[in-house]
Amino acid sequence: MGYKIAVVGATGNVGREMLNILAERQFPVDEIVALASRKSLGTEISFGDRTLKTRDLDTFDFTGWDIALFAIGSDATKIYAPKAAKSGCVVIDNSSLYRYDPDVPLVVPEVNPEAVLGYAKKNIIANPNCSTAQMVVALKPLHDRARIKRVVVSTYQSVSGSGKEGIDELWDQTKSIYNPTDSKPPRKFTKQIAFNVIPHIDVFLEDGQTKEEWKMVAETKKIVDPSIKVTATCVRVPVFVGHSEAINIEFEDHLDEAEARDILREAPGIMVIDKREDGGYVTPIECVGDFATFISRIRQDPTIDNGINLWCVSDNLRKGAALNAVQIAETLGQRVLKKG
Ligand code: 2RA
Repeated sequence: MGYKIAVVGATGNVGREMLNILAERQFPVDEIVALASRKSLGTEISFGDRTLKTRDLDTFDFTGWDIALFAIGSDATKIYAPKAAKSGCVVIDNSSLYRYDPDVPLVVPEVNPEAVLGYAKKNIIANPNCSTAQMVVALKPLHDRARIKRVVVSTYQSVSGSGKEGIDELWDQTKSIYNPTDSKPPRKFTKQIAFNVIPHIDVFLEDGQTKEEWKMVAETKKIVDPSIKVTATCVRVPVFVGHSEAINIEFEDHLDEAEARDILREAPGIMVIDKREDGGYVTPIECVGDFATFISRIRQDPTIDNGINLWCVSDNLRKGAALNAVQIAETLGQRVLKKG
């Protein structure tokens, strides 16, 4: 016997990836439904070699469904997630709505799989922000060995993190650069994104950091260890898919680069590609469609006592969103629901 799974927001980038990944990983599905808003009703979406027609989220009854993977904005999640959860369906939510709620676990299965057991208070499990998910996969095994004191991270985040509008804006603006009569002013982003970088993701907070930067701090503390200090600068770059991060880590204990490389090689979810030669590292375009978080450029930071620098790249629509959600469903299945 398998699971009855609902994918909510099935026509979006993340919802489609959720369906692809459920099929690719042969998640034990007995029944699956693709839900969307009324305006996308009847849209056909692939699930492995099947085609699903989207059904109306607004009138859907979640009673009897095991797991709902939510990939819609926080405002709509606020309406539909409690409805699904109250009818006994476990919600795995990709929005930021529940991430900081103490009664909702925030889970990256390679890092804190045991946290899924806390799902029962609200029948909801939160999926972290994309930039946090890939970073904590890299931090956790190093923290277990040498205890991380502080992390300084700069991100290079692709436009797909901001949804379809962001992808369209980079595409249209790039084409318009070659055709000046067809100029495409910024709409989704605050400045031109084609052939440019923008040091601003999500809204500004009072202290000058952006919400995206704050999320990396708060979520790392909740998932890995509240004692870890994190400071982040999040930057949007003209890349379609794949977030990159330059991460500087300061440890309590000494950790040399060779041992860090060995630890990361053995760690779940990580692929180390780190040759000190031209091209001996991973760039975002190479990680698209992959499940792994790729680590390159592992090296000592000689300016502090116990420091390591590394480069971390992952498919933000997969590990940063859909894959992590499906992995949470797998963990919930193995540890709690035990069907399939
Ligand atoms: C972004 N972090 O890249 C967001 C997506 N969740 O904009």
